[in-house]
Amino acid sequence: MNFPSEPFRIKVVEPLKRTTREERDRLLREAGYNLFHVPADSVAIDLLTDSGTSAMSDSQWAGMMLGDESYAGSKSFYHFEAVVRGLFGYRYVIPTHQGRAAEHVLFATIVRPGMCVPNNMHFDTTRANVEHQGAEAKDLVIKEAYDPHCELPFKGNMDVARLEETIELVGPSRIPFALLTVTNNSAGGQPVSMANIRATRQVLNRYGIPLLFDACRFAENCFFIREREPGYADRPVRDIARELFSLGDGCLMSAKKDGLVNIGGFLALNDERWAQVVTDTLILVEGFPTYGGLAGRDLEAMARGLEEVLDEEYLRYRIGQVRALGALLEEGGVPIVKPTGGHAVYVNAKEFLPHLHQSQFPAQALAVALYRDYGIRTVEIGTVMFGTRNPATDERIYPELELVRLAIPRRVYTNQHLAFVAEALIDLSHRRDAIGGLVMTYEAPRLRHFTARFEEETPVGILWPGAGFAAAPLS
Ligand code: P70
Repeated sequence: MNFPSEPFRIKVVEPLKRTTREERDRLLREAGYNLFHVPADSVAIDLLTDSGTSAMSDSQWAGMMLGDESYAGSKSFYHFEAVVRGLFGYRYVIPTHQGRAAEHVLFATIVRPGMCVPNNMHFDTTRANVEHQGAEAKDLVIKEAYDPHCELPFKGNMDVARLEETIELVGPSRIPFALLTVTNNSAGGQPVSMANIRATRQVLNRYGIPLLFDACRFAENCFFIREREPGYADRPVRDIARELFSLGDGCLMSAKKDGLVNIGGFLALNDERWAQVVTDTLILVEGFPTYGGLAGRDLEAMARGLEEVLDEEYLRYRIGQVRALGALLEEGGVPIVKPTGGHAVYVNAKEFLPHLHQSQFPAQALAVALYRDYGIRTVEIGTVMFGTRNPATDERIYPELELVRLAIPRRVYTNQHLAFVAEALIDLSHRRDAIGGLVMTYEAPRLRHFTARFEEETPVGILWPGAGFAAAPLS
């Protein structure tokens, strides 16, 4: 499969610093083998996240200069509000500085201890923010999502039968709302179909439960609907998005993804009472409702980014670039989650490192090896991020999926960069037996992946066999 041609040209460039394998080995030791603690300028290709890492367009940068920095009633806010109302169709638009702030202001006002929030699959901060209120974050994605080999067009779908069972079991009064994460980040960036959203809505309607979207990657999800769902091939992605959001009562969005900005988020709601109480909390923790923790220029950039992300040339390139990386890896025998998702390729660490048990953090070990040998930074989505302990016995509970996510920032890396990433992983796979496990030496009580520290079970240090190759990471 070929990489698609980029529908833009490059006006500003940011030099990449080369590091040696010895330097990276030292940085890893200092970082406690946690890639969040490695300085970014010592990373050759940074695939840690697609969040807040997009390149803004000339129009967005021009918009930054037009940002109105008034405390109240900024014209940038009214522009942003009009764009969100137009695209999403919800009445009340509440800006926040990023996605988790939207989660926090909503959950702190609506979610109570003992409640349950069903979702196809919660991502890290969403789960933590639900649990922070003393509620249960319940993942109800279809079971195929847990099988990296199973190729379904909409592997992010909600298991509607289990949703209904859960409502019956928990009781609708203990379910403040249900969430649908589009696309599903935790299990491969997989989309949710319109038919599944409709079916979810129908079940929730029977019990009077509102439906909200975790909409970070809505444009990518809608592009997949257009590509894969019967009846949508000729529909503009913007219309598909309107239809999708019309099936819900509101959304939370980290605009750091499909908003194509470096910071920003929002809540959009139809319910006046919810909007009112959320706004009260917002003023306490984020700011006045016409800026919500952002500068006027950020609101302007977000308004423009939300329009740009629906450009179909852009989406074809975006989804095509990620897919082509997936295809190269697969051809090279690297085990990945199939089909390739929207914003990232996910490597199956259980298969890449079959000699390691999950207690040895195989996905983290693979991410560490990839950085040490090639200067490529990725993120673990496995035991470090989603492993838990049985509160009674303290026994570890392992997640089903043990993945390394190669998240692709939007409009940032060229196809040649990604070809290098594929080469590196394929090369590493030939030396997989030399990759040892890790021991966790520090963990925070929640969201431990951001601050955890590790040691190597068997220090390999600078004796790693790939030393020569990795000294010059960009070939
Ligand atoms: C990511 C980042 C953020 C996110 C999300 C969904 C579906 C809400 C949020 C919160 C987080 C991350 C993970 C690993 C490394 C770096 C960053 N996802 N819902 O990369 O949004 O970050 O703006 O508070 O994916 O997937 P925000």
